[in-house]
Amino acid sequence: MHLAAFASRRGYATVAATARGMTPSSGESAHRIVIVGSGAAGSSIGHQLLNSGRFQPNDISIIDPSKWHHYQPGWTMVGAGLKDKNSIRRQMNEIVDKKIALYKSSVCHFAPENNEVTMSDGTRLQYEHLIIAPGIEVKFHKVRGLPELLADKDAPVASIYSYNYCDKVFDVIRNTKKGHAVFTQPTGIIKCAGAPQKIMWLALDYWKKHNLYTPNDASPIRISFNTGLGQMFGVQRYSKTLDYLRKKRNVQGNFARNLVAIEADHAVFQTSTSASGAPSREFRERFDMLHAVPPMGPWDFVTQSPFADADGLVSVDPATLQHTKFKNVWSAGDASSLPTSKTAAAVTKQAPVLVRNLLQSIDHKALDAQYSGYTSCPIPTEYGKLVLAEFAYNGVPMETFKTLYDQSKPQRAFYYLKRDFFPWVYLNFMIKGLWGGPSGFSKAV
Ligand code: UQ1
Repeated sequence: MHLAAFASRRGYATVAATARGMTPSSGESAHRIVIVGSGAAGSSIGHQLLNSGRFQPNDISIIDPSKWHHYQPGWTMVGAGLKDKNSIRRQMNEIVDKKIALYKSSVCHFAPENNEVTMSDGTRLQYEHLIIAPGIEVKFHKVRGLPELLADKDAPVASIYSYNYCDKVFDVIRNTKKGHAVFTQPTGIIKCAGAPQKIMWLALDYWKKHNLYTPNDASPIRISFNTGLGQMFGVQRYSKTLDYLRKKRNVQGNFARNLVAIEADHAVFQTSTSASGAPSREFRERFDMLHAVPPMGPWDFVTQSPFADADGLVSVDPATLQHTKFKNVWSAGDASSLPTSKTAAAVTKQAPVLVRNLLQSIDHKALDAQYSGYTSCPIPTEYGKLVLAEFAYNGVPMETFKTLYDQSKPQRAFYYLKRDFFPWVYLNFMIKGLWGGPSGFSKAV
Protein backbone atom coordinates (compact mmCIF):
# COMPACT_ATOMS: atom_id res chain seq x y z
CA MET A 1 0.00 0.00 0.00
CA HIS A 2 1.20 3.50 -0.77
CA LEU A 3 2.15 5.31 2.41
CA ALA A 4 -0.11 8.35 1.94
CA ALA A 5 -3.11 6.12 1.38
CA PHE A 6 -2.14 4.08 4.39
CA ALA A 7 -1.84 7.18 6.56
CA SER A 8 -5.09 8.75 5.56
CA ARG A 9 -7.03 5.53 5.81
CA ARG A 10 -5.79 4.81 9.31
CA GLY A 11 -5.59 8.36 10.67
CA TYR A 12 -2.33 9.03 12.54
CA ALA A 13 -4.12 11.69 14.58
CA THR A 14 -5.54 9.06 16.88
CA VAL A 15 -2.12 7.94 17.89
CA ALA A 16 -0.84 10.78 20.03
CA ALA A 17 -3.84 10.60 22.32
CA THR A 18 -3.47 6.94 23.06
CA ALA A 19 0.26 6.42 23.28
CA ARG A 20 2.98 7.70 25.68
CA GLY A 21 2.52 5.18 28.37
CA MET A 22 -1.21 5.50 28.73
CA THR A 23 -3.03 2.26 28.40
CA PRO A 24 -4.97 2.86 25.21
CA SER A 25 -8.70 2.50 25.22
CA SER A 26 -9.72 -0.03 22.64
CA GLY A 27 -9.86 1.04 19.04
CA GLU A 28 -7.31 1.14 16.32
CA SER A 29 -4.29 3.18 15.35
CA ALA A 30 -1.64 3.03 12.68
CA HIS A 31 2.10 3.53 12.68
CA ARG A 32 4.61 3.05 9.93
CA ILE A 33 6.72 0.96 12.29
CA VAL A 34 5.49 -1.13 15.21
CA ILE A 35 8.16 -2.56 17.51
CA VAL A 36 7.27 -5.25 20.02
CA GLY A 37 9.54 -4.91 23.05
CA SER A 38 11.72 -2.10 24.32
CA GLY A 39 14.68 -4.04 25.66
CA ALA A 40 18.21 -3.82 24.30
CA ALA A 41 17.09 -4.67 20.74
CA GLY A 42 13.75 -2.84 20.54
CA SER A 43 15.05 0.41 22.01
CA SER A 44 18.29 0.42 19.98
CA ILE A 45 16.41 -0.24 16.75
CA GLY A 46 13.59 2.23 17.50
CA HIS A 47 16.05 5.04 18.16
CA GLN A 48 18.33 4.19 15.25
CA LEU A 49 15.28 4.38 12.98
CA LEU A 50 14.33 7.72 14.53
CA ASN A 51 17.93 9.02 14.22
CA SER A 52 17.88 8.17 10.51
CA GLY A 53 15.76 11.30 10.00
CA ARG A 54 13.31 9.35 7.87
CA PHE A 55 10.39 9.38 10.30
CA GLN A 56 7.93 11.88 11.73
CA PRO A 57 6.77 11.92 15.35
CA ASN A 58 4.54 8.88 16.03
CA ASP A 59 5.56 7.13 12.81
CA ILE A 60 7.41 4.71 15.07
CA SER A 61 5.74 2.96 17.97
CA ILE A 62 6.90 0.57 20.66
CA ILE A 63 4.72 -1.80 22.65
CA ASP A 64 6.12 -2.83 26.03
CA PRO A 65 4.25 -3.45 29.28
CA SER A 66 7.30 -2.95 31.53
CA LYS A 67 7.65 0.07 33.77
CA TRP A 68 11.44 -0.39 33.81
CA HIS A 69 14.17 -0.98 31.28
CA HIS A 70 17.01 -3.01 32.81
CA TYR A 71 20.67 -3.31 31.89
CA GLN A 72 20.50 -7.06 32.33
CA PRO A 73 24.23 -7.78 31.78
CA GLY A 74 24.73 -5.83 35.01
CA TRP A 75 22.86 -8.33 37.16
CA THR A 76 26.00 -10.52 37.38
CA MET A 77 27.85 -7.57 38.87
CA VAL A 78 25.02 -6.95 41.33
CA GLY A 79 25.28 -10.61 42.35
CA ALA A 80 28.99 -10.14 42.94
CA GLY A 81 28.46 -7.02 45.07
CA LEU A 82 29.92 -4.66 42.46
CA LYS A 83 26.81 -2.64 41.58
CA ASP A 84 23.61 -1.39 43.13
CA LYS A 85 20.72 -2.89 41.16
CA ASN A 86 18.80 0.40 41.11
CA SER A 87 21.66 2.15 39.33
CA ILE A 88 21.31 0.04 36.19
CA ARG A 89 17.63 0.45 35.41
CA ARG A 90 15.71 3.35 33.92
CA GLN A 91 12.02 4.22 33.68
CA MET A 92 10.74 3.08 30.29
CA ASN A 93 8.98 6.44 29.86
CA GLU A 94 12.32 8.22 30.20
CA ILE A 95 14.38 6.13 27.82
CA VAL A 96 11.89 6.09 24.95
CA ASP A 97 12.09 9.30 22.88
CA LYS A 98 8.94 11.41 22.98
CA LYS A 99 8.71 11.17 19.18
CA ILE A 100 8.09 7.44 19.53
CA ALA A 101 4.59 6.33 20.53
CA LEU A 102 4.97 4.08 23.56
CA TYR A 103 2.17 1.67 24.40
CA LYS A 104 2.44 0.17 27.87
CA SER A 105 0.63 -2.95 26.92
CA SER A 106 1.35 -6.48 25.79
CA VAL A 107 0.63 -8.19 22.51
CA CYS A 108 -1.98 -10.88 22.40
CA HIS A 109 -2.41 -11.52 18.68
CA PHE A 110 -0.63 -11.03 15.37
CA ALA A 111 -2.58 -10.86 12.11
CA PRO A 112 0.09 -10.48 9.40
CA GLU A 113 -2.50 -10.83 6.64
CA ASN A 114 -3.90 -7.46 7.80
CA ASN A 115 -0.54 -6.04 8.94
CA GLU A 116 -2.06 -5.79 12.38
CA VAL A 117 -1.16 -6.43 16.00
CA THR A 118 -3.78 -6.70 18.74
CA MET A 119 -2.82 -5.61 22.23
CA SER A 120 -4.17 -7.11 25.43
CA ASP A 121 -6.88 -4.45 25.86
CA GLY A 122 -8.21 -5.14 22.37
CA THR A 123 -6.61 -2.14 20.65
CA ARG A 124 -5.38 -2.96 17.17
CA LEU A 125 -2.29 -1.36 15.66
CA GLN A 126 -1.65 -1.39 11.94
CA TYR A 127 1.86 -1.29 10.60
CA GLU A 128 3.86 -1.08 7.40
CA HIS A 129 6.76 -2.83 9.10
CA LEU A 130 6.75 -4.93 12.26
CA ILE A 131 9.82 -5.58 14.41
CA ILE A 132 9.53 -8.36 16.97
CA ALA A 133 11.97 -7.99 19.85
CA PRO A 134 10.31 -9.02 23.13
CA GLY A 135 13.24 -11.14 24.36
CA ILE A 136 12.75 -14.54 25.96
CA GLU A 137 11.13 -15.73 29.17
CA VAL A 138 13.19 -16.92 32.14
CA LYS A 139 11.18 -19.93 33.30
CA PHE A 140 11.76 -20.11 37.06
CA HIS A 141 8.56 -22.15 37.42
CA LYS A 142 10.11 -24.97 35.35
CA VAL A 143 12.35 -25.88 38.30
CA ARG A 144 10.03 -27.28 40.97
CA GLY A 145 10.52 -25.52 44.30
CA LEU A 146 12.69 -22.73 42.86
CA PRO A 147 10.22 -19.79 42.96
CA GLU A 148 9.41 -20.44 46.63
CA LEU A 149 13.07 -20.77 47.67
CA LEU A 150 14.07 -17.62 45.76
CA ALA A 151 11.34 -15.70 47.59
CA ASP A 152 12.40 -17.08 50.98
CA LYS A 153 15.08 -14.68 52.17
CA ASP A 154 16.55 -17.26 54.56
CA ALA A 155 16.98 -19.96 51.90
CA PRO A 156 20.50 -20.12 50.40
CA VAL A 157 19.12 -20.18 46.87
CA ALA A 158 19.49 -17.27 44.47
CA SER A 159 19.76 -16.30 40.80
CA ILE A 160 21.30 -13.43 38.86
CA TYR A 161 18.64 -13.99 36.16
CA SER A 162 16.11 -11.78 37.92
CA TYR A 163 16.04 -8.15 39.03
CA ASN A 164 14.23 -9.20 42.20
CA TYR A 165 16.83 -11.72 43.30
CA CYS A 166 20.16 -10.65 41.81
CA ASP A 167 21.10 -8.83 45.01
CA LYS A 168 20.15 -11.88 47.07
CA VAL A 169 22.98 -13.68 45.25
CA PHE A 170 25.56 -11.54 47.03
CA ASP A 171 23.85 -12.10 50.40
CA VAL A 172 23.99 -15.84 49.80
CA ILE A 173 27.66 -15.69 48.77
CA ARG A 174 28.55 -13.69 51.90
CA ASN A 175 26.58 -16.00 54.19
CA THR A 176 28.20 -19.17 52.87
CA LYS A 177 31.11 -20.19 55.08
CA LYS A 178 31.44 -23.89 54.35
CA GLY A 179 29.99 -26.83 52.49
CA HIS A 180 28.92 -27.47 48.92
CA ALA A 181 28.29 -24.50 46.63
CA VAL A 182 26.30 -25.62 43.60
CA PHE A 183 26.11 -23.56 40.38
CA THR A 184 23.86 -24.63 37.51
CA GLN A 185 23.36 -23.93 33.81
CA PRO A 186 20.51 -25.41 31.71
CA THR A 187 20.61 -26.80 28.19
CA GLY A 188 18.74 -24.91 25.50
CA ILE A 189 18.76 -21.24 24.66
CA ILE A 190 19.61 -18.81 27.41
CA LYS A 191 20.51 -15.16 27.75
CA CYS A 192 24.30 -14.93 27.79
CA ALA A 193 25.55 -18.50 28.00
CA GLY A 194 28.59 -17.34 29.98
CA ALA A 195 26.72 -15.71 32.88
CA PRO A 196 26.11 -18.90 34.92
CA GLN A 197 29.87 -19.38 35.24
CA LYS A 198 30.70 -15.66 35.58
CA ILE A 199 28.95 -15.56 38.94
CA MET A 200 30.68 -18.78 39.97
CA TRP A 201 34.16 -17.39 39.23
CA LEU A 202 33.40 -14.22 41.18
CA ALA A 203 31.95 -16.16 44.15
CA LEU A 204 35.02 -18.40 44.16
CA ASP A 205 37.29 -15.35 44.25
CA TYR A 206 35.20 -13.75 47.02
CA TRP A 207 35.54 -16.90 49.16
CA LYS A 208 39.26 -17.15 48.33
CA LYS A 209 39.82 -13.57 49.52
CA HIS A 210 37.96 -14.43 52.74
CA ASN A 211 40.05 -17.59 53.33
CA LEU A 212 37.07 -19.83 52.70
CA TYR A 213 38.29 -21.34 49.46
CA THR A 214 41.48 -23.15 48.55
CA PRO A 215 41.98 -25.23 45.41
CA ASN A 216 42.27 -28.51 47.30
CA ASP A 217 40.28 -30.89 49.45
CA ALA A 218 41.05 -28.93 52.65
CA SER A 219 38.89 -26.05 51.41
CA PRO A 220 35.99 -25.09 53.73
CA ILE A 221 33.84 -24.52 50.61
CA ARG A 222 33.69 -26.99 47.76
CA ILE A 223 32.32 -25.82 44.37
CA SER A 224 30.60 -27.71 41.59
CA PHE A 225 29.53 -26.37 38.20
CA ASN A 226 26.57 -28.35 36.89
CA THR A 227 25.78 -27.73 33.27
CA GLY A 228 23.48 -29.26 30.71
CA LEU A 229 26.21 -28.74 28.12
CA GLY A 230 29.17 -30.99 27.44
CA GLN A 231 31.86 -28.37 28.04
CA MET A 232 32.52 -25.08 29.83
CA PHE A 233 31.79 -22.86 26.81
CA GLY A 234 30.50 -23.32 23.26
CA VAL A 235 33.62 -21.99 21.53
CA GLN A 236 36.75 -24.12 21.90
CA ARG A 237 39.22 -21.22 22.02
CA TYR A 238 37.65 -19.85 25.23
CA SER A 239 36.45 -23.17 26.62
CA LYS A 240 40.08 -24.33 26.79
CA THR A 241 41.02 -21.45 29.11
CA LEU A 242 37.90 -21.87 31.23
CA ASP A 243 38.39 -25.60 31.61
CA TYR A 244 42.05 -25.05 32.49
CA LEU A 245 40.97 -22.61 35.24
CA ARG A 246 38.27 -25.00 36.43
CA LYS A 247 40.79 -27.80 36.95
CA LYS A 248 43.47 -25.53 38.42
CA ARG A 249 40.95 -24.11 40.88
CA ASN A 250 39.56 -27.55 41.77
CA VAL A 251 36.00 -26.81 40.66
CA GLN A 252 34.12 -30.03 40.00
CA GLY A 253 32.66 -30.01 36.48
CA ASN A 254 29.44 -32.01 36.16
CA PHE A 255 28.44 -31.99 32.52
CA ALA A 256 25.24 -33.01 30.71
CA ARG A 257 22.91 -32.57 33.70
CA ASN A 258 19.97 -30.24 34.24
CA LEU A 259 18.45 -28.89 37.43
CA VAL A 260 14.77 -29.95 37.49
CA ALA A 261 13.75 -29.43 41.13
CA ILE A 262 14.92 -28.31 44.54
CA GLU A 263 13.77 -30.24 47.60
CA ALA A 264 14.85 -28.42 50.79
CA ASP A 265 18.66 -28.62 50.71
CA HIS A 266 18.86 -31.05 47.80
CA ALA A 267 19.13 -30.18 44.13
CA VAL A 268 17.45 -32.69 41.82
CA PHE A 269 19.22 -33.15 38.49
CA GLN A 270 18.33 -35.04 35.35
CA THR A 271 20.98 -36.23 32.92
CA SER A 272 20.62 -34.61 29.48
CA THR A 273 19.20 -36.97 26.92
CA SER A 274 22.23 -38.27 25.08
CA ALA A 275 22.62 -38.62 21.34
CA SER A 276 22.80 -42.39 21.82
CA GLY A 277 19.26 -42.23 23.19
CA ALA A 278 20.20 -43.47 26.67
CA PRO A 279 17.29 -42.77 29.03
CA SER A 280 17.69 -39.76 31.30
CA ARG A 281 18.36 -40.48 34.94
CA GLU A 282 17.40 -38.43 38.01
CA PHE A 283 19.60 -37.96 41.07
CA ARG A 284 19.90 -35.67 44.11
CA GLU A 285 22.82 -33.64 45.34
CA ARG A 286 23.02 -31.91 48.75
CA PHE A 287 23.93 -28.22 48.72
CA ASP A 288 24.78 -25.48 51.21
CA MET A 289 24.23 -22.75 48.64
CA LEU A 290 22.71 -22.94 45.18
CA HIS A 291 22.96 -20.54 42.26
CA ALA A 292 20.13 -21.59 39.96
CA VAL A 293 19.76 -20.78 36.28
CA PRO A 294 16.37 -22.03 35.06
CA PRO A 295 15.55 -22.99 31.49
CA MET A 296 14.51 -20.14 29.19
CA GLY A 297 12.53 -19.92 25.99
CA PRO A 298 10.37 -17.79 23.74
CA TRP A 299 7.20 -16.18 25.08
CA ASP A 300 3.97 -18.06 24.32
CA PHE A 301 2.60 -15.17 22.21
CA VAL A 302 5.62 -15.58 19.91
CA THR A 303 5.63 -19.40 19.85
CA GLN A 304 1.94 -19.41 18.97
CA SER A 305 2.28 -16.76 16.26
CA PRO A 306 2.61 -17.30 12.51
CA PHE A 307 6.16 -15.94 12.78
CA ALA A 308 7.65 -18.77 14.85
CA ASP A 309 10.04 -21.46 13.65
CA ALA A 310 10.05 -25.00 15.05
CA ASP A 311 11.82 -23.77 18.20
CA GLY A 312 9.26 -21.02 18.74
CA LEU A 313 11.68 -18.25 17.80
CA VAL A 314 10.95 -15.57 15.20
CA SER A 315 12.15 -17.10 11.95
CA VAL A 316 14.49 -14.61 10.28
CA ASP A 317 17.17 -14.76 7.63
CA PRO A 318 20.49 -15.07 9.52
CA ALA A 319 22.14 -12.40 7.38
CA THR A 320 19.40 -9.82 6.69
CA LEU A 321 17.19 -10.24 9.81
CA GLN A 322 14.10 -10.16 7.59
CA HIS A 323 11.38 -12.71 8.35
CA THR A 324 11.67 -15.81 6.21
CA LYS A 325 8.05 -15.56 5.02
CA PHE A 326 6.64 -12.08 5.79
CA LYS A 327 8.86 -9.49 4.12
CA ASN A 328 7.68 -6.56 6.25
CA VAL A 329 8.44 -8.40 9.49
CA TRP A 330 11.85 -8.32 11.19
CA SER A 331 13.42 -9.56 14.38
CA ALA A 332 16.56 -9.13 16.46
CA GLY A 333 17.72 -9.92 19.96
CA ASP A 334 16.88 -12.94 22.07
CA ALA A 335 13.48 -13.68 20.46
CA SER A 336 14.97 -14.05 16.99
CA SER A 337 16.09 -17.31 15.41
CA LEU A 338 19.57 -15.87 14.70
CA PRO A 339 21.86 -18.84 15.41
CA THR A 340 24.28 -17.07 17.72
CA SER A 341 24.70 -16.56 21.44
CA LYS A 342 22.06 -14.19 22.86
CA THR A 343 23.72 -11.08 24.32
CA ALA A 344 23.40 -7.29 24.34
CA ALA A 345 26.74 -7.18 22.52
CA ALA A 346 25.15 -9.18 19.67
CA VAL A 347 22.42 -6.54 19.46
CA THR A 348 25.03 -3.82 18.82
CA LYS A 349 25.76 -5.51 15.50
CA GLN A 350 22.23 -6.71 14.72
CA ALA A 351 20.43 -3.38 15.12
CA PRO A 352 22.25 -1.42 12.36
CA VAL A 353 21.81 -4.33 9.94
CA LEU A 354 18.07 -4.55 10.59
CA VAL A 355 17.64 -0.78 10.34
CA ARG A 356 19.64 -0.49 7.12
CA ASN A 357 17.76 -3.35 5.48
CA LEU A 358 14.37 -2.07 6.62
CA LEU A 359 15.10 1.37 5.13
CA GLN A 360 16.29 -0.28 1.91
CA SER A 361 13.06 -2.26 1.84
CA ILE A 362 10.98 0.93 2.27
CA ASP A 363 12.90 2.37 -0.69
CA HIS A 364 12.33 -0.82 -2.74
CA LYS A 365 16.07 -1.42 -2.88
CA ALA A 366 18.07 -4.59 -2.33
CA LEU A 367 18.83 -5.58 1.26
CA ASP A 368 22.57 -4.97 1.37
CA ALA A 369 23.51 -5.22 5.05
CA GLN A 370 24.57 -8.57 6.46
CA TYR A 371 24.88 -9.71 10.05
CA SER A 372 28.03 -11.75 10.73
CA GLY A 373 26.62 -13.46 13.82
CA TYR A 374 28.87 -11.27 16.01
CA THR A 375 28.33 -11.79 19.71
CA SER A 376 30.44 -11.35 22.77
CA CYS A 377 30.64 -12.78 26.23
CA PRO A 378 32.83 -10.89 28.68
CA ILE A 379 33.62 -13.54 31.34
CA PRO A 380 35.16 -12.31 34.60
CA THR A 381 37.39 -15.09 35.89
CA GLU A 382 38.10 -13.26 39.18
CA TYR A 383 37.65 -9.72 40.58
CA GLY A 384 39.91 -7.71 38.28
CA LYS A 385 40.33 -10.05 35.28
CA LEU A 386 38.18 -11.03 32.32
CA VAL A 387 38.20 -13.20 29.19
CA LEU A 388 36.58 -11.20 26.37
CA ALA A 389 35.12 -13.88 24.12
CA GLU A 390 33.98 -12.41 20.79
CA PHE A 391 32.89 -14.56 17.90
CA ALA A 392 30.68 -14.75 14.82
CA TYR A 393 28.53 -17.55 13.37
CA ASN A 394 29.90 -21.05 13.87
CA GLY A 395 32.04 -19.85 16.78
CA VAL A 396 34.61 -18.20 14.52
CA PRO A 397 36.57 -15.71 16.70
CA MET A 398 36.01 -12.06 15.74
CA GLU A 399 38.05 -10.17 18.27
CA THR A 400 38.09 -6.36 18.53
CA PHE A 401 41.38 -6.05 20.42
CA LYS A 402 43.32 -8.94 18.92
CA THR A 403 46.32 -6.82 17.98
CA LEU A 404 46.65 -5.58 21.57
CA TYR A 405 45.69 -8.56 23.72
CA ASP A 406 45.34 -12.32 23.70
CA GLN A 407 41.56 -12.37 24.18
CA SER A 408 41.53 -16.05 25.10
CA LYS A 409 43.36 -15.18 28.34
CA PRO A 410 42.05 -13.26 31.37
CA GLN A 411 43.04 -9.58 31.00
CA ARG A 412 42.81 -6.72 33.47
CA ALA A 413 41.81 -4.01 30.94
CA PHE A 414 38.74 -5.96 29.83
CA TYR A 415 37.48 -6.16 33.41
CA TYR A 416 37.06 -2.37 33.52
CA LEU A 417 35.31 -2.38 30.15
CA LYS A 418 32.72 -4.75 31.60
CA ARG A 419 32.40 -3.17 35.04
CA ASP A 420 32.45 0.52 34.12
CA PHE A 421 32.38 1.24 30.40
CA PHE A 422 29.71 -1.10 29.03
CA PRO A 423 26.97 -0.14 31.55
CA TRP A 424 27.69 3.55 30.94
CA VAL A 425 27.77 3.34 27.15
CA TYR A 426 24.69 1.08 27.12
CA LEU A 427 22.49 3.37 29.23
CA ASN A 428 23.68 6.65 27.73
CA PHE A 429 24.27 5.73 24.09
CA MET A 430 23.27 2.24 22.99
CA ILE A 431 19.58 2.37 23.89
CA LYS A 432 19.42 5.83 22.29
CA GLY A 433 20.65 4.32 19.04
CA LEU A 434 24.10 5.91 19.31
CA TRP A 435 26.42 2.97 19.96
CA GLY A 436 27.65 0.45 17.41
CA GLY A 437 29.54 -1.91 19.75
CA PRO A 438 32.92 -2.77 18.25
CA SER A 439 32.28 -0.11 15.55
CA GLY A 440 32.16 2.58 18.24
CA PHE A 441 29.89 5.60 18.56
CA SER A 442 27.46 6.32 15.75
CA LYS A 443 24.96 9.05 15.05
CA ALA A 444 22.71 7.17 12.70
CA VAL A 445 22.96 4.17 10.45
C1 UQ1 B 1 29.21 -3.87 23.74
O1 UQ1 B 1 29.07 -2.96 22.93
C2 UQ1 B 1 28.35 -3.94 24.86
O2 UQ1 B 1 27.29 -3.08 24.97
C3 UQ1 B 1 27.38 -1.93 25.60
C4 UQ1 B 1 28.54 -4.92 25.82
O3 UQ1 B 1 27.77 -4.90 26.93
C5 UQ1 B 1 26.70 -5.67 27.02
C6 UQ1 B 1 29.56 -5.90 25.65
O4 UQ1 B 1 29.67 -6.80 26.47
C7 UQ1 B 1 30.40 -5.84 24.49
C8 UQ1 B 1 31.48 -6.88 24.36
C9 UQ1 B 1 30.24 -4.85 23.55
C10 UQ1 B 1 31.10 -4.77 22.34
C11 UQ1 B 1 32.01 -3.60 22.30
C12 UQ1 B 1 33.33 -3.64 22.24
C13 UQ1 B 1 34.08 -2.36 22.27
C14 UQ1 B 1 34.11 -4.90 22.19
